[in-house]
Amino acid sequence: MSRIFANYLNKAKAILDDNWTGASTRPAPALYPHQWNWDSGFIAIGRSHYDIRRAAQEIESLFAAQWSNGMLPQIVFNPDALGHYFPEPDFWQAERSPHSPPGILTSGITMPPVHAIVVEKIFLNARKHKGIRTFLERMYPRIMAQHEYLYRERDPYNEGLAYIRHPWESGIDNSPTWDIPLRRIHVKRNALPTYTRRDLDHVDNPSMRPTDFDYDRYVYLVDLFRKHNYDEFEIRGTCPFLIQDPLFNSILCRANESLARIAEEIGESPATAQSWHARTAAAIRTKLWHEEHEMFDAFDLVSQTLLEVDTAAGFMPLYAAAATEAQAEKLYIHLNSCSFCALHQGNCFTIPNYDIKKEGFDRINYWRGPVWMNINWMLAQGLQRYGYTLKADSLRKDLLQLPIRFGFYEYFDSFDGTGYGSNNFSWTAALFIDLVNEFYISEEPGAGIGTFISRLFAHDIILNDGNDIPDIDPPRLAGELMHSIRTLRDRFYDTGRGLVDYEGLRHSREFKDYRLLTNGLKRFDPVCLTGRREKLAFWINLYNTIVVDAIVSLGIEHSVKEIPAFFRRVKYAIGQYYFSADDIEHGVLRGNARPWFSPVKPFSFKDPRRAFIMVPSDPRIHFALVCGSRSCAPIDYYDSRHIYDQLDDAAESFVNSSEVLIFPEKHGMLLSEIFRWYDNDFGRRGGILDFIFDYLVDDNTRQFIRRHSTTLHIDYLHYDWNLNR
Ligand code: 2M8
Repeated sequence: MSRIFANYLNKAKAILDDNWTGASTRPAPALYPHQWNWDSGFIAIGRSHYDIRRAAQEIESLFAAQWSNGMLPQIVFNPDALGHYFPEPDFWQAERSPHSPPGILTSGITMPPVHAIVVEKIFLNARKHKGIRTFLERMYPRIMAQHEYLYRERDPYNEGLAYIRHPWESGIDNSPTWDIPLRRIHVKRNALPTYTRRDLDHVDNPSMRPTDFDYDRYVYLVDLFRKHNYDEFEIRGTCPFLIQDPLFNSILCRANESLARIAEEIGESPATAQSWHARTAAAIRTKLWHEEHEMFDAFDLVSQTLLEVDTAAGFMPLYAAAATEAQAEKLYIHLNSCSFCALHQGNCFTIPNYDIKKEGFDRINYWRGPVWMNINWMLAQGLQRYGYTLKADSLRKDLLQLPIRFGFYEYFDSFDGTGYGSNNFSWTAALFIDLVNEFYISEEPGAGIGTFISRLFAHDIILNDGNDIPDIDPPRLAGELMHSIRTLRDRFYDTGRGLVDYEGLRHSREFKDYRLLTNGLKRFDPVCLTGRREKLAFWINLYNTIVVDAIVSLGIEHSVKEIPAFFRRVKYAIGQYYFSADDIEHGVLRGNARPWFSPVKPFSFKDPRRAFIMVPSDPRIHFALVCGSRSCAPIDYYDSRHIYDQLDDAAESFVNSSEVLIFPEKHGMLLSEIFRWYDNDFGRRGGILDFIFDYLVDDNTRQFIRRHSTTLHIDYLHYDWNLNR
């Protein structure tokens, strides 16, 4: 693992250690000294990568405070830390409810129910950890009770959507969406209980926090709840704030998926959780979808209208796979626009919580504009579910950069990354740990003497050994083949998402046609290709398609690593010769340069295939050659007429993606291993930096490289060989 990640993983773990209070973790050292509901969930996810015991303990201690009606409280107060936060137990008076747990101090509201997702993740990361199954068995009925509570008490019309009755229940406390319902509450100051805010003692600037106007309404609502002794039926009759929120319900919906899998794992029936999931997903996509905004909005049960405010919460149905494909496409256009920071825009980080172009957008105020780690962490997974891999990767890249460059803050400025709110914030640290583990520490490719020997003696796999020869004049074959490859691109490659529909391809007529044409390659002499652009397009397209052909024909499931020496063994017969993927890449396109993993050049002195070597080689090919894996460039068709522009686009896309991370504050950069493997092609260190400089879109980073090119530290990222499925 790279040095930068190793250092910051240690820092993140140290933050969680410092915030550990003995049985759970406080969200932040001073601002939030107790245990918070969804914070504990995110924290346990981070810990599950290295300390299963504490991850499980975090969740168990939270559920020890579950109310007897199933409600999981927003805050579990630490009796030893009272006196520094508002409101605390004396204000909540949760004991007025017959359901509150005796002897445990809690608030009287709940929060987004992430816990089934967390427990499943702990289980998966625990692998064979002793006691993990009993943990699962203990948690299952409690989470069932939590979800039952939400569907029983918070879904009065049995729609599949749970309402929240306080902005604190949303987790996104002062989101602009709550302005309309909160303004409706006319608070008479002298009728409001007296209170003193404590949050402002712990931040540098009060404009980072909600206003007093908001706090009056937060207090008004708590007062109303306690007056009704937390009886849901009574509260519902008078509460002016009853909202079906897309964020809360998407998390509930996604949690039902995990709950169903947990049920199966311990031999219980998943049917209830599955039907909850289906009902909530259907309700989200019908009731919460705003046709004209092309976005999900919160529904206000008091005014019976959608609240037409576009915040990042409106994208959350992606996380639960609750959006239809058509809705997801519209959401993506909105999400990937200047309103919420477009892909490679260069002057912003990830997805801010509110539309940058709206008047009320506030870059430093809490949930009214800044970037939050947890929201983006969930959205990255949502984008991934719908196949928006490039955008998902770019989000994760930014999420990894923010704490490294600016500190483990609570939230961040989406334009310049400045950290706001509390430093040493637990969920920022925890989700950073999760991202590094999930994104950059995937399985290292197999090594060792056994692998080496099996590669050495592995047989060639000739993919075009069929006897059907297409009825085409050999000189016309290249054109037909290119046409066929373009058709495959149009039908089965998602160039925007960087993905290939291997399943669709396998059974298609287009793929059959393509394979037939490859049989004709045996009668084709590449000498008849003329001009550098035509040759480049031919060999690049052929390389990309031999890889796809082999993945489909050999039935590869997860990674090209399933076939030892894949790139050396899969071959096409072309004219009188055989060309493997490696021969095309290193022999032809890289000008017969030695590959990084081999002591010799691909074409020896007497090899007649030297006639096809292309010199000088063009380093941009490394961003056009697709090796069927997540870390390589997104697949496309290269057209000889526009190939130089296309190669520029490919290079720009790669340099501005998560494969090139730059940390000015750390005086270093993390690069894809492609730059290390082929450093000669780029002109070693100086050439690599020039290349990156030329294609970077962000001016500040370019200036940083210009000023520090001789001293900055370069480290490399692990290459992800999982299939670009
Ligand atoms: C913030 O909310 C609390 C009230 O719950 C507060 O402002 O005092 C929110 O960011 C919330 O999502 C978070 O769980 C909590 C603790 O980090 O702080």
